[in-house]
Amino acid sequence: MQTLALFEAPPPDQHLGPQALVLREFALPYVAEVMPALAEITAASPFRQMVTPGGYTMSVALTNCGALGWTSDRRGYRYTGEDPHTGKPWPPMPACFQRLARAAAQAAGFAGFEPDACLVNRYAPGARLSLHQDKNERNFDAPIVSVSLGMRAMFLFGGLARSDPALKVPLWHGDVAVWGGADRLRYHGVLPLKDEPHETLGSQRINFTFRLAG
Ligand code: MD3
Ligand code: FE
Repeated sequence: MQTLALFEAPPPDQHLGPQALVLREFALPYVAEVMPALAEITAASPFRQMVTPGGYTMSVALTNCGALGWTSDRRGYRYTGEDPHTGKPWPPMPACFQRLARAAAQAAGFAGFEPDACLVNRYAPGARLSLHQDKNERNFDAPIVSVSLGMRAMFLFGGLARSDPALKVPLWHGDVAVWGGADRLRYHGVLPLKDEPHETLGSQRINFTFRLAG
């Protein structure tokens, strides 16, 4: 049944730039461990919608784990050791998160990745992330590892200037993107999510973004 096999095969791994790679379904073997660990994190530091310096409430809800967490408010974007919502340290990064991030970085050619921050984004249908650069981290030498679970998203992969044309890249459940080096400061974003419920996670997309922030 050749047609069925073709239909079910994941798309191949995809180079988006010299040092930007999508590893299709790389995270699937980790999902059974990662989702219960995420439930523990959100019990301590719940998902919340943050306000940008410009005064907009983000459509994406977020939380963090690890030594540092990304936050936003009217005063700006930054990494903090405490969750501003609880006043306590962010939950520790689970060992299975660390193993996943390290293995994906290794597979993409970045050996020895030890992230100190994991931002967890939750997208409901309609949520989006406008074009931006990740530049609040202290060290741009380390890669960023991004894990997609749940509903499909259309990812925008731009250039080093906001006005550069952007490639549209679909990211499915289990896909992991790794980018560093020359591609580390590319503009990127996520188009508004369509409501195409995922068979196990339902009408949401969860994105884990692992970084060396401090
Ligand atoms: C960049 N999150 O939290 S990471 C962010 O899916 C953020 O929630 C998005 O941008 C999200 O700062 C996107 C995904 C990503 C995937 C592949 C890339 C970013 C990339 C490839 C090259 C450069
Ligand atoms: Fe980003």
